Amino acid sequence: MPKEASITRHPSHVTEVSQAIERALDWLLRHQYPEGYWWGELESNVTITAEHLFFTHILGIGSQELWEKIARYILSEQRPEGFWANWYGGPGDLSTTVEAYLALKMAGVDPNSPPMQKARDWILSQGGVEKTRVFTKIWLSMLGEWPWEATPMLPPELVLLPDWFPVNLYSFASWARGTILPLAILRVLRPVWPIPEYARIDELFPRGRENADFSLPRKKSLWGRFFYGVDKALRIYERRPIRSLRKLALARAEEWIVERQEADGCWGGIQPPWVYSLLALYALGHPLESPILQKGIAGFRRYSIEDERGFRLQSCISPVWDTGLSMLALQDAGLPPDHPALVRAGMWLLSQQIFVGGDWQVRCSARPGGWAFEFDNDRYPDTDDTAVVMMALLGTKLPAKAKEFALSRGLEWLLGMQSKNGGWGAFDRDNTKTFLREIPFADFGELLDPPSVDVTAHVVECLGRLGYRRGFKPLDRALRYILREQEEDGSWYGRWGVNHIYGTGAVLPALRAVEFPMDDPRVQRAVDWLLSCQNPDGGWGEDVLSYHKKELRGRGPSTASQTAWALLALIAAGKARSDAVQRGISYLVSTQTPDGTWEEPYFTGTGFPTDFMIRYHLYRHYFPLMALGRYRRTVEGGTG
Ligand code: R03
Repeated sequence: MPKEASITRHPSHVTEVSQAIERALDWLLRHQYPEGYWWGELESNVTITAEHLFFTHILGIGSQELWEKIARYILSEQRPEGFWANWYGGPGDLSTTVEAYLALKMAGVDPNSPPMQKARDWILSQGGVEKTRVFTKIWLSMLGEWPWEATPMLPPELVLLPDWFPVNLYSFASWARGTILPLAILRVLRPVWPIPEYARIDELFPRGRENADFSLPRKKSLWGRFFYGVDKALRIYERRPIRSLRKLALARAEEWIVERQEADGCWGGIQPPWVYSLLALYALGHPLESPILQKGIAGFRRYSIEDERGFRLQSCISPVWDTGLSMLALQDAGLPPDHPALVRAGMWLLSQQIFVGGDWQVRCSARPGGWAFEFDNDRYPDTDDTAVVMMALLGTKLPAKAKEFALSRGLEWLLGMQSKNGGWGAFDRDNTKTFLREIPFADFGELLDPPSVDVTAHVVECLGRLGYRRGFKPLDRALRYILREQEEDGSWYGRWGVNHIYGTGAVLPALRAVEFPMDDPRVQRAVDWLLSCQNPDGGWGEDVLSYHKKELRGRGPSTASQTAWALLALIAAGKARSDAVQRGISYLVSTQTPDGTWEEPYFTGTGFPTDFMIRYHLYRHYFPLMALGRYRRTVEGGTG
């Protein structure tokens, strides 16, 4: 290494960075699919796979071989304490553990084996079946292990309420709407597909099944008490429902569901509406042999993974998201816009743009033109994917006319999807009726899709790269929303990634992209916050529990993806040459594996804060590459 370090401060450092970039670049190019996309596993928790076993039991399509593989996978995920968690290193989750236990028992695992004994002891110590969430109780009801009556009312008549009514199907988030309607059908039909005697779970009721508490958990808020009263009233109505209205509601609900099956057989590209839609149709009398069921069942194949750990199902898949972010990383790493890998990926993305309508049209009159997360969920494009894909296309050489058309229709759709408060939700505009969170059904995940800072920041960054600057009204409104949402400590909350490092890591690059003055005190406060949570090893990390505990914001073992987000923010803020950034970059360089990628057991993606966490298997790769590439460009280009 040359000693005369007069041109750059750390010449050997820069060489090391370049070598790390080369290795990561090669790795990513090796992992591109021939069709042009990137697609990493979307890991979540064992409930998705346990429920798949229940589903195959109900339809009678399971096999001993499949169930053994499912049991192998579920057992491999059990923690030494006997429970199952919703993320790596996370606390035990009662509902997840009950579902895992039942699936294992159905698959024939010996209930007296140590894993089952430990699971049982832990479940009982947590209050047993009675304390599980609504979704778990609904599954148990279908399997004859819980009374349907002890689940919240969900009247299918909901489908009859018009769009202008204060509460209707479209008041709920896209994923909730597609889930609630089939569950409403199941709730009135109350089908039971009993499990074999050997698998029953009487032992999971701490005071015995006879003495179990079947009351609905109560919410203390005013709206909570109100909806509890509505539930009571609905129970009275349920004794003598208006027959013609019920018939009409069921027919319309069925129609609504049938219309929304996608080309690959899924609903919304996600497991909950998908399984419940198939089960509701089955309960309504659609035979197993019907095309709609056959297609729906076959579609799960592409969401399944089989390996030495057995069989598991993904709750959803991320090829579009992974492709857009991989391309951005490659561009940051210096691949020219006409590199064949980028062109192939860009052409594939062009083929994925959605020009058909969807539920989002109820609240938005823009012409279609967005992108979705998965391959074939054309009815539910989202603004986050659309923003990322458009940025990726911008840095790629593609046939000029096609590219211009794609970008202009994407932009038209994005602008149309802006919510009143200036932000963007993921799948809908103005999906903000917060009182709905108080219905008795709502004890897991989110029923709403209100604007979030991270998604809004991605859209702002996209607008910036398209050349928009302050003075452009939608952008000004978005900036005001983002700045309003800044926390006391200077950070931003991360809705779809863990957590304040994700939010802050999205905002600062967005501000930079629209030439927001980076010496603004609000930017400075964000920088200070990031600096205050750098770990001694030079990296950054944030525990999933930061969603519940303020003192854990920005705190946790260093991870590759979270370190990258912090670095992207600091580099955007003009701190590329700071000591903190150099140490962060060194952390990434020194933790890179010999084959050019990074290890990361932690879950840094968010489906629903703490209820449903995601480990995107490519996050640990493309985000570090992005950070290293942007660092090199900034330091070499002298703009940092
Ligand atoms: C990262 C940014 C791109 N982005 C899309 C992110 C998609 C996140 C995963 C979606 O998968 C889901 C899994 C789900 N489960 N349960 C529900 C659910 C929804 C989506 C669910 C929860 C409550 C209700 C209905 C469904 Br009510 C496992 C923006």
